[in-house]
Amino acid sequence: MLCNMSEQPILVEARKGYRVITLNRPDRLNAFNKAMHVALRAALDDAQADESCRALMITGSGRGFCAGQDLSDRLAKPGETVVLGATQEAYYNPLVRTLRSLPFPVVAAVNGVAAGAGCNLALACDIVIAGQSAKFVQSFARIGLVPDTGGTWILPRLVGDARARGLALLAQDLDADKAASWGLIWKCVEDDVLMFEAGRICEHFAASPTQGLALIKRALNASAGNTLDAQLDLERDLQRAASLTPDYAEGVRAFMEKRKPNFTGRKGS
Ligand code: T3D
Repeated sequence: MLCNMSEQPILVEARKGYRVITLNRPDRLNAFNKAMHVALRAALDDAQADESCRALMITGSGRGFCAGQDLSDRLAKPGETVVLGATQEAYYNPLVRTLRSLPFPVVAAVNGVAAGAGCNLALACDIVIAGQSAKFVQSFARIGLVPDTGGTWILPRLVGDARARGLALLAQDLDADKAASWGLIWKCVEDDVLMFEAGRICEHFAASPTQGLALIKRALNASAGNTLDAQLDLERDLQRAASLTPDYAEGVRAFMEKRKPNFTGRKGS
């Protein structure tokens, strides 16, 4: 455990080959305040800097995953206006960019309600696995806001325009089962096996060819904005880069020798 004091807004646990980040403001359903943003940023930077870290899990403490922005920081006094935009620039937008570009997979283990920016934080992760009692809520329209943290970009890509509009404009709860059947998330599992299943996925990634997985992330991230021609060129370039990694050579060797590969991950190229 790198840090586990209960008053810390983020808990970080180092496991073999991966880290678990727990959003830790359970009384507020792990809503974001500045301290939590700053701590999360530092935890992501640390994970990126550590070559032995080959996957990341993000989850929430208590009964929620994350309820988005802490609204108690946003209550205007009579006659005052709270102007938004700066927090997106400083925290939410860099957070999404970082999650998408981290050189290893990020798994969201959604243990309870994921609302507002908390919902879109989960959806920005590479793999989203949710417990059956979790729900996904684009709650922004309930308080007169616009989905942020990448929501207006990722929702239509995951579930299509009709469902994206329904989710964003009606701001209704979507339960985890339905989220999985709509393709919003990877998988819904029984609550009591969520952490075990999410851990198994991270263990799998911790033994995978990490540099190859990072290149897959790059290809998928780019595809939404690329023509087929541009994407074919990118695949050629990324495949070349993948072929230069020791894990590719090991993967082919292990296949030919009919044994399990021993991938070294982020080390060497
Ligand atoms: O910079 C910017 O401000 C722009 C950024 C925008 C990004 C955003 O995320 S905007 C959207 C902000 N989030 C929300 O609007 C969601 C607000 N929360 C809810 O709608 C509900 O709490 C939930 C649907 C998430 C869960 O409902 P429920 O019934 O399970 O729980 P609850 O009773 O509402 O909440 C439990 C406690 O958490 C409660 O406190 P209490 O009464 O026990 O002392 C509640 O006030 C607190 N809480 C929940 N969400 C937030 C929160 N406190 C502050 N901020 C929250 N977002």
